[in-house]
Formats: sequence, structure tokens, C-alpha cells
Amino acid sequence: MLHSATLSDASDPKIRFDEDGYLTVEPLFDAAKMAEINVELDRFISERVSEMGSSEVYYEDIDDSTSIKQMMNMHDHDPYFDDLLQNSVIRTMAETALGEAVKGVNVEYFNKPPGIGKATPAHQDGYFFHIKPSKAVTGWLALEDVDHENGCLHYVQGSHKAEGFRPHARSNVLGFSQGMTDFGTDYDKENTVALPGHAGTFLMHDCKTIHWAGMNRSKTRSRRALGFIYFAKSVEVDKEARAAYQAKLDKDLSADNKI
Ligand SMILES: O=C(O)CCC(=O)C(=O)O
Repeated sequence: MLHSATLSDASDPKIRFDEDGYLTVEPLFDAAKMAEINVELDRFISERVSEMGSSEVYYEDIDDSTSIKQMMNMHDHDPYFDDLLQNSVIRTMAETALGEAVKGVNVEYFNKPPGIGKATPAHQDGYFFHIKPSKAVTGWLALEDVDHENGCLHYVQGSHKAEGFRPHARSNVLGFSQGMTDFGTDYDKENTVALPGHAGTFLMHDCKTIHWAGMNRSKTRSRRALGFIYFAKSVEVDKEARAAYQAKLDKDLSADNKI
């Protein structure tokens, strides 16, 4: 059964996060702050994209430079986005959710351009984080209104509580290298929650929470969002495994002419 999310009755964000595997704040930032972030994003795209490598910017159509679908490591290229990752209320929320100090590790851009924006396959972020233990969160900020038409996020509520990860395999959707192979069980359907919202809506999910998003069916509206990844300070990162995974992914995507 698919139902729209309502803020859980429990007002303590940590209790809600531990119970549901995600948090929602509507809105996290007011209209003025959202306007500022959107202006900074446009500036980033015009000033910084040219200095980013092919593994850091993905296009929905490789021959159309206006069709950016994803950017990674934005904090490494620009102090505005580094500050948003390291010094904002988003970091405080990550610390609250995980119950300990965190390290901000990535700022990402997720767009679904009108008419061509593909669906996000069901996945669990922690499957490809290469960390132990699996203590990490992703914050997700809607930069414009998101709904069923342009591809809002969906969570499988409570799915973070299961032992280990569900099986994943290489997905053919650029930007989402791994997709779950057994998604769609009765459990998944019964616990799926849709998260439509206005610009400024903020979500934060556990790295084991199953999530996905539909394609963008609108011919005129994009679906732009920013992602903020934090690892708990106590986790160990297998840097070699991460680098080897990324190198293999880049090689395969390049061979397939996707980047
Ligand atoms: O924006 C999307 O469609 C996917 C985002 C996502 O998978 C994430 O934030 O972990």
C-alpha cells in the first residue's frame, strides 16, 4: 500500500529516525534561503562544472550539456557547498540522527530533467559506501516542488532495521550503480511511503533505508535536489575497496559511452 508521509506523532527526531529509518522537515529552509541555494547552484553549474571530471558530472543525454542529471563531490569544488555540508543545520541533524559526531563526505546534485529524467532504482546507500559498521545518513533537500509527476522520493519505512543488506546488482541507470534485485516484495509494498513536498522540504534517511523515485513524467518541470552524505565519525572506511569500485565503475561507464 502506498501512502503519503505524515510527520510521525513522536516529536523527538531521534525517536522518529530510529523507528522509521528517515526524518522529514517541511520546510527546513525558508523561501529566501532556498532562493539563495538555487542561485548558488546555478553559479556552480556555470563556473565549476568545466573543472569537474567525468566521474563527477553525469548527463541524462551525453550530447546535451544542459541535461545534467547528477553531480558528485560539489563540496570539493566550491566553498559555498562545503560550508552547507560542514557547518549548517543539516550536519546537526545528521549528528542527531546518528547519535554521534559525523564527518561530511559528499554533496551531490540529483536532477531529473523534464521529459527524459529516469527513475531511481530501489537501493540502500550503505551497500556501496564501503564502511563498517553501516552508520551513515543521507540528507535530501528539494530545490523545487516534488511530487508523483516529476519523481518524488519513496522510502520503505522501517527497512533499515533488517539485518544486513538486500541483494543488489549493477543497475543500468547512470548515477545509481547498484539496484536491488529483489525489490517489490509484499513487505516493500505495504511499507512504502511517498514523500512529495514543496521546495525546501528536507528528508534524511539511514544508509540501510530502501528508497527509490519514479521517472520524471513532466515535459516542462525538472526535479532538482541536493544530497548530503555523512558518515558517523566512528566508522572505518575501506578506502581501497571504494577506490577500486569507483575505478571499475568509471571504466565500465566509459566503455558503454555513458560518461
Ligand atoms: O534523488 C533521487 O532520485 C535519489 C536520491 C538518492 O538515492 C539518495 O539521496 O540517496
